[in-house]
Amino acid sequence: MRAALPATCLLLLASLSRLIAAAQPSALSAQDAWIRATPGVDVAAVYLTLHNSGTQPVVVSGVRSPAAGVAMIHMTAMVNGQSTMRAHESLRIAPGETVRFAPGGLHIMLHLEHPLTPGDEVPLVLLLENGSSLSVVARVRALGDG
Ligand SMILES: [Cu+2]
Repeated sequence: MRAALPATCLLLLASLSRLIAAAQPSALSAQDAWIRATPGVDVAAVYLTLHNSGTQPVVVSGVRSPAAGVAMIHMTAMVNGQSTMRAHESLRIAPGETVRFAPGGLHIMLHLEHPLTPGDEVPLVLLLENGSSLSVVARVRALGDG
């Protein structure tokens, strides 16, 4: 699992500029974006709720943030009684579907460029497979604050 992550990151980074160049409006919306940041740890998890109000599926193919050198969609799962994370290649959201990123499941993993402080607002861009993108601002919560 660990060995597979860097290759995924490179692919993701290589496709960013192409995807952003063709930005179009989208039926995807985001709500309740927040970040759980742990003091002294250089990764942080973003949680949010995505909703596809359109008539076509929407595929989230990547994430970027100026606060993070690398941002990627992860899935937490229990394997042999241990909590593990793996990269979630792309996320397909059906028409009318709501997808919740929440502790213990889907999250966006940020490899932070600098430490985050509770109350900080961190911009994120979700890159969609159809060439459009969705901008989201996530607020940093204090540990134990949810
Ligand atoms: Cu993760």
